[in-house]
Amino acid sequence: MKRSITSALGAAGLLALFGHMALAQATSTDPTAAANAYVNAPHNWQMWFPEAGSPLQVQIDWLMKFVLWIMTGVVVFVGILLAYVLTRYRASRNPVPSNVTHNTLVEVIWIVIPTLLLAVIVIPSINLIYSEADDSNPYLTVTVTGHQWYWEYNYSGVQGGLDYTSYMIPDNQIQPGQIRRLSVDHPMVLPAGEKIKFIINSADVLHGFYLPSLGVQRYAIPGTNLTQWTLIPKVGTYYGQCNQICGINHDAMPIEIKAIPLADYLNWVKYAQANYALNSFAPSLISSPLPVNKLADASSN
Ligand SMILES: [Cu+2]
Repeated sequence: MKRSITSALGAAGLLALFGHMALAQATSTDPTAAANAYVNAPHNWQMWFPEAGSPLQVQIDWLMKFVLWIMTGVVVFVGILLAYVLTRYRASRNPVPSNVTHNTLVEVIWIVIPTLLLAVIVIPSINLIYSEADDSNPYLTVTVTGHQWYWEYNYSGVQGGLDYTSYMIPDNQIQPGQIRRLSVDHPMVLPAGEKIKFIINSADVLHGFYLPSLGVQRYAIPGTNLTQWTLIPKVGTYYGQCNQICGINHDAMPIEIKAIPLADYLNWVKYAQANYALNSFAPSLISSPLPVNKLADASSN
């Protein structure tokens, strides 16, 4: 009896001693909170790509603008030539048509210059294709499975396993700080600054795993695994959407990604396992968990 009172007092003392620490922790139980500092989301009247959030997207962004400049030059040049020919060689000014059919110099120029332009474009293009294909040595591999109409994320190599579903927050349940049609109940959480490999497939129909700010876009095809990788240097929240028409709620399966520091990520793994992971094995292609109430929520808006 005496012993139990002593230990109770000891426990109370410890509680008091660390009370302020517990309080500080209680205010930030969400291990992904760091990702709220920077939100990379689309905005009204947005032009161009979103701000690049991965090295691949930096490359894609650069190539797009590079080709666009070349294309603009070609269109302007050809447009001017066309306007000149239309006026200078119009029928009213040239009652007797010209008989010229060949000009060697002009013909060499119009072969050589376009060839050089194509060569200039093809070098960074092939470079980009090789960069996209290099998914070797990832820190983490996440298997992404498209379902009608939600995503399932399975983390490979996590002790105890980690597999969960991610549903869009219905319009009538949006909370302050969430983004309509983009925020989800359980985002994909990734360690910032680490190479991530995605294995993408589908449990039913074609979906599209599309993360415009992270340079990721792959079809999700039943029975087939496509791979893609990313690396997110900046801690923050990033968004994507299914971009392959997949049925009536195609617009209700956004992708929300929280990139957080590695230590936070390791905490989150335990948090997710305890709170919302489905089970410890990869059920994607074995069964298709369909929480009916969530599906009803997603369609009522
Ligand atoms: Cu889809």
